[in-house]
Amino acid sequence: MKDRILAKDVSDFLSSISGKTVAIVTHVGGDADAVGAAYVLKRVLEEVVGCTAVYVHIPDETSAQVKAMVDYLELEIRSGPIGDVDIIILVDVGSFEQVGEYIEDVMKARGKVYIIDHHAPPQGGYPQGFLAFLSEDYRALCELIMDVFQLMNIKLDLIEAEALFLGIYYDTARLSLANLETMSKVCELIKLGVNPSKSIQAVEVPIDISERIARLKGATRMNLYRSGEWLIATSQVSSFQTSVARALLSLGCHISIVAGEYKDGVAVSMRSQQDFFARTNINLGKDVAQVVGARLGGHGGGHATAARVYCKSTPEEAIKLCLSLLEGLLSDKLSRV
Ligand SMILES: [Mn+2]
Repeated sequence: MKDRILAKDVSDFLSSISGKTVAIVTHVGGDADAVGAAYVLKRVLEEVVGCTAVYVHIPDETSAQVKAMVDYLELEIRSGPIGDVDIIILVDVGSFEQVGEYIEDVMKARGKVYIIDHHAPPQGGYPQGFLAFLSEDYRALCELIMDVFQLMNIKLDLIEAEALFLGIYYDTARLSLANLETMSKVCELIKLGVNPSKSIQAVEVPIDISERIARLKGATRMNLYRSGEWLIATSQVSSFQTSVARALLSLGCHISIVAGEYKDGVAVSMRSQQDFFARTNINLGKDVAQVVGARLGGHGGGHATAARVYCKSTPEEAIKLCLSLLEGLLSDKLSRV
């Protein structure tokens, strides 16, 4: 178990909410890890703990893959306001702004909001009235959920095991970031009957033509910078920033920063290679995204090698600030390549 004390705290919390009504809220758009965790939490809270009702909310629009996973699990997603519930559980959120359209509902519910997460906490921590259970030791939130259920002596059925497998599979970049303990958890799920290729096929959807165009346009608009052995690529696209950031990384840069207008501000997605983080210890979530969000009137966060910012500026300003932070962190001037 990666963090037994935390897992025990979460299991004590879950066991204490029998008879309550609960809303589970994921981060904006959800992903396999958030949906997997929300699905098994809902099942366990309803069937084992004895909650009266458990609703799952995914803020804003979901990607085609998240939709496919929701359909595969036959998970009912509640749209519209959170309404009157006893407890709100935010899963996999990174920061409470990540609840998107539900931010007002969540702020109003102070005192009954709980966070179960594996992202770095926001700078300065969560405000009063929010109780966070989190550890960055877990590669996926679904891994923490497995430890919690082990302590609660919960036997998983096949579809719950599949949900957890998918969460772990995608949050570890298809297991490439899985360590020994993560892999042994995957083996446990396989022993429960999970057939990886079948589960993966069920949620893989072909890339949409507009996403393909965004990736290719992102590549043609790229600017490239160098600092010693490190290459940093930046670009701008009006949608699919995260997909473009991932695509640029696969072309060969060490860091990608992709910005574009989003709602009434700007969204910036960043990715870095594992070996960049291993050798520089520069954490995109904490050292770049949180700082850019705070300085440009928005919010940001994420993981060491994958982060996102939403801010009030132009895409150019946001990219410029990311680059100047990286210059400082690398203690080296960037040159255009
Ligand atoms: Mn996650």
